[in-house]
Amino acid sequence: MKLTRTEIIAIGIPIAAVISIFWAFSGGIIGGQDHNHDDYNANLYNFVTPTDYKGQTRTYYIAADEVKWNFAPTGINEITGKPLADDDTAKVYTENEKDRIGSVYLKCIYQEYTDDTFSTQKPRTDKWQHLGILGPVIHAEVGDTIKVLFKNNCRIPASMHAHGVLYDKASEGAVYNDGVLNSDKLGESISKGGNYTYFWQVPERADPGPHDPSSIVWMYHSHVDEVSDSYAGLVGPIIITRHGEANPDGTPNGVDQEFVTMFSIFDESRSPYFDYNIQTFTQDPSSVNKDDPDFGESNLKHSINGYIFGNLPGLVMKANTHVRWYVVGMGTETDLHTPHWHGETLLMDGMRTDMAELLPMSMKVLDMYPDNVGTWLYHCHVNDHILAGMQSMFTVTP
Ligand SMILES: [Cu+2]
Repeated sequence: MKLTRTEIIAIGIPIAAVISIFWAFSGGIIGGQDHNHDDYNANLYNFVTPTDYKGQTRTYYIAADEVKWNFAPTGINEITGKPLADDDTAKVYTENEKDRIGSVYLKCIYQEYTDDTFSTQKPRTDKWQHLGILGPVIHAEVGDTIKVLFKNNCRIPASMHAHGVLYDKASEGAVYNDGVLNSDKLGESISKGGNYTYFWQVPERADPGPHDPSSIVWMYHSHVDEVSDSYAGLVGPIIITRHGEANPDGTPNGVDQEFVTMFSIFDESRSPYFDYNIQTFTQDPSSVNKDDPDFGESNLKHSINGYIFGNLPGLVMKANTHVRWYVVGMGTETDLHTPHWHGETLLMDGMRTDMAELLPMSMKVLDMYPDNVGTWLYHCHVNDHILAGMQSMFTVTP
């Protein structure tokens, strides 16, 4: 029988409708082979319903502090082994001169304290030394509440705005014209010396999705003047572990070590401390020409966690263990980064790779089972960024 086009459509529509209805009533499972789809539906469901999990409240004491940050504290281009002063390319970004700031800048960063007196800094353990300029990791499990007692010790107003977790206007930590009374969103901007307590819920919609590993990364950052706040250095990570897969401290069980690395070009000419840094750190502030493009380039710090030219410490792990890498981006249209690990391979989204792709505020998770002992390069693969020092190394011990 030969059907006309109209007849084919007329028959096809009811058949498609019947298949769709059957699909919907069967929960998307035909022949029981599609487990992922089931998880996926459960996850969408949980997006719109409150979680039943009764978690705990995890309390963090975090201050915004002014620090003199050195992007290259060893004074050496660790990738070539040459002193920075003898390296014509590295010198562009690190040399302190009459009209150059060098490698040390005043910045405002998040630091962790032991209690709400903010008198004693919580020491960073060896395994988190690599965080560098990043704020402390906030770990939580689905069902928990994150409570952050925040104090601003910086001269600029600051806040804490979190990605992914659930907050109301009081804990959004962002300034914009949303029609909400200022008295109902006091967390939007904390001035110098001020305190604020943020509450962030961790429902299932903040947890690892069906294709994610057992934990994922979200970022927090200041959002009073979002651009200059982040260039000041106010940024840090949150790691959320799936319900039932967390250790008591919120870290994912079965993962031996976690690393968080942020690829970002800190444009110091857009930091709120730019003029202060010129006045304080150049040898002759009056000789500085802010419009000189070479001066502009000298203030672009192509960093991994605030370190350039291989100065990032602490990326050390044992062979044949489960290592989880959280890689994130921050910045502007030049911040397209492609982290590349030498010597090992990783899994991302269930696919094998030794590369990741980052855009500003991208947040990716990769699992590594290092089997190749040695010290290996870990760098952004964008050529311009390689030359500007967005390089590091990691070490796999036996
Ligand atoms: Cu890059």
